[in-house]
Amino acid sequence: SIPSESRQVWQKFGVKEFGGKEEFQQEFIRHVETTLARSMYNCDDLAAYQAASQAIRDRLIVAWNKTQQKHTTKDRKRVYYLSLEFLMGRAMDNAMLNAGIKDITKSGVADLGFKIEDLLEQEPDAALGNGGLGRLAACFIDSIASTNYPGWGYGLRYQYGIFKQRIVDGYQVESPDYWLTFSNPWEIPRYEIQIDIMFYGYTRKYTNDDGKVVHVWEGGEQVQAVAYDVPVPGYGTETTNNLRLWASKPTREFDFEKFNAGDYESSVRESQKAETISAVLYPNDNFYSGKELRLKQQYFWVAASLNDIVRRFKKTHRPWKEFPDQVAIQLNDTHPTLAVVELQRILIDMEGVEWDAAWNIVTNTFGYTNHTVLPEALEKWPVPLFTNLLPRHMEIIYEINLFFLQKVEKMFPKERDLLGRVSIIEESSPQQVRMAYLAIIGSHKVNGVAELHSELIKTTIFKDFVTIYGPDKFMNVTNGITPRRWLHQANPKLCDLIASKVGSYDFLKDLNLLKKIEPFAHDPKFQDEWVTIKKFNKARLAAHIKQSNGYDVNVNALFDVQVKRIHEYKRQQMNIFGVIHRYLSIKAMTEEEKKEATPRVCIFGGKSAPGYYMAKTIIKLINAVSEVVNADTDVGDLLKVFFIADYNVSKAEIIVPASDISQHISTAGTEASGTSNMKFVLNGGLILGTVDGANIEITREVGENNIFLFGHLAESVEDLRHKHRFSDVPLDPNLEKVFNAIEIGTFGDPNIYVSLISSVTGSDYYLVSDDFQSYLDAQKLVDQDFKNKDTWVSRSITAVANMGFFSSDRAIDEYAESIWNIEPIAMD
Ligand code: 8GP
Repeated sequence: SIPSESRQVWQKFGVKEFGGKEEFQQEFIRHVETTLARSMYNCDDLAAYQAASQAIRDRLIVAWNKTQQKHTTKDRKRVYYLSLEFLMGRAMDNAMLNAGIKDITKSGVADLGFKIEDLLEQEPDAALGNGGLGRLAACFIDSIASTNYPGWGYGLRYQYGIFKQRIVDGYQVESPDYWLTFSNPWEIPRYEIQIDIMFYGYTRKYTNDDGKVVHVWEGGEQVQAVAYDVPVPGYGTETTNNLRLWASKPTREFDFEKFNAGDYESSVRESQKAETISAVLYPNDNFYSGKELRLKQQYFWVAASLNDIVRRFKKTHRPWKEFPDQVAIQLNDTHPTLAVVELQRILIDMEGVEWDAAWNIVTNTFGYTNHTVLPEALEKWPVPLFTNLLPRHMEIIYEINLFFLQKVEKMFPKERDLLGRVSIIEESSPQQVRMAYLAIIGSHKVNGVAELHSELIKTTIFKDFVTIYGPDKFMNVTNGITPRRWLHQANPKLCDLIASKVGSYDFLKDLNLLKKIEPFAHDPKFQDEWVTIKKFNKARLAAHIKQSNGYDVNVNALFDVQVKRIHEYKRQQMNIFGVIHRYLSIKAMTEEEKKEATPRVCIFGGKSAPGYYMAKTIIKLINAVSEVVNADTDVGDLLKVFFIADYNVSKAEIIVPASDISQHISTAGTEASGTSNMKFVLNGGLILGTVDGANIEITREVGENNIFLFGHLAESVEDLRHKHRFSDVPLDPNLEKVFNAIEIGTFGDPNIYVSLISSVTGSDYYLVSDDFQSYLDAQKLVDQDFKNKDTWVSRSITAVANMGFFSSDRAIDEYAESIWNIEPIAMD
């Protein structure tokens, strides 16, 4: 419908891809001079970063527009990934790589007097997540775009991401992460997309002229959701998908009654409160805290996203029953479970669809991913709080529950207890809404994130639901990581070396091609190059440690790394107790023995939830040990201990490629999958780990000679805990020595560690004492094997060669095929 003369003008002047370096430079300078209103005389690294990213962003937007047009005309089913967290990290390097303009940009800015590395350093991390779950969402949207699937992410545009961590006197101190100080070039504000969202109010029903009972929800508080779009470029494809993040704003009409009464200021202040909804990310990992604001965030985001999705569907003028043929929605944990209820509400209250037909649409649309079996992480909302905030949703939940329980009663008429066990409403005081049960009942597929975990949810927390629905509803999709960020971006040198053997960089798209380096595992030249790159990466980390912690690090020592959220179940306490044991052993060594010992650098990093006392105590102990050990001249290079503050995605990109050993030592059955384990192995580090989560599948892929496993198996955990509760289990003797050292004040005031120690000497819920000897044995093996360069390096190469399975591209293909039923759309 556009006249051809106009069309020609549009096409003539449409923004094109960069033909070469000069076109990039032209755009760069234009942005310096106009967007930033600066010049060559006052363009610092920050301004240069901003101009370069604006130029790159312009290109992303062109590809983004093309992709969206294509997907709209193709009119095929899309997936929407609903996640309260997207832990994206920095965007610029990834955008250059995926758009294939890294070289152009690098030499383009070099001519203008800048180093690309310095510009990249200017970008703040987009840290809109806590840990594994949020980073998984980021890897997944990279893979959805890279494999050409039509899919969007939906999340919240927090003004404050995960807090920044400093270490003061050995303790964690939090400060706010205001990451939007300088405008964010990677987002496109969509001020025209505004959606009204309601909270509170009341419900009423009436019978309309057709004799139908109609439910209405009204009289509540309104806020507005505004969309911000973040382009997500695929690697080696033009496909550029969308991550839509919602920000809360006051509605246009603010409180006129107050205004008229002359209380102008307070009416403005009230309306400002709306903005707090999307202000801050809750900083808990694997822990649920039932705050009203969190439920508000959840509904705000879910309602805005569904409104958007439904609006897009309605434009196609299809009948409602075809909704699940056009739309798949994945619930990343239970955080977006309200979407199940909201879609049912839209269909029955607003669109006049009958209950059963609506429910059919709902259940065929949703899939639910569970990320944890830890009871303290499972969301349950108190019914009174819920009813107050979302009265109509509560009514619908009661209805969903009623129909579900009727069905269960019919199927199992004799099992009276079953109904109470599977009810969405827990009969506690006050009653609680069990969000995981609602998610299961409202979805057609439920998946865990690694094989062991997917089995565990079927036999423990969701056992009754397997009885009710049969086993087919429950499945496994083992997590993965994007090789673009976690190999190419983090470890460009290793990437080049691999490419020299594979013959291309195609392994970044088909990670199974890594197999081609396996024949070189014992090739001395290849080994040498491999070792040189590891050393280079260790030196890069050493430089960082020198800067942040003030110590010189011996890069020939074994780098032993544990970086992840601090949590008792992840057992950083066991690691630091092991370090103390090593320290005591070194102190007892003769000079001869010392010559035989393997020097180690033990590196810790990770944030504790601000209110998690035990995790904070663990951080304090690590720092206290670090201070004593690093200053002890008896020990010298044999042992150094560092806590790297403020662990985040960008730091992970430096730390991960530098490890010789990384620790993934959760109590068996507690870590659903883990994904950093995959990142470390992909970068040529070996794992010291328990038989837990994805460690098991990594072992299967890389071979059990190429991993150090230890500890009790998941099936014995219950019995061991039982023993601790009902009998006196003697403390591991080595651990006892460690505790004695702490208690006599070797690491400062022992009072600080009383509760940490008694968590082990008491019920030892995480089985630190039970696994300690086996942990030390495994560590001893590590020390020995590290001395033999050929075995060590060949193991490292072999392990990398067999990591193809852990690409998030594979995970996304599995979701697409078995849950979403969507197909890629080629961009030609
Ligand atoms: C994590 C699991 O703990 C981890 O094993 C898994 O690899 C990861 O999810 C991705 O599947 N869970 C969380 O990060 C989590 O529960 N985060 C809370 C903020 C909700």
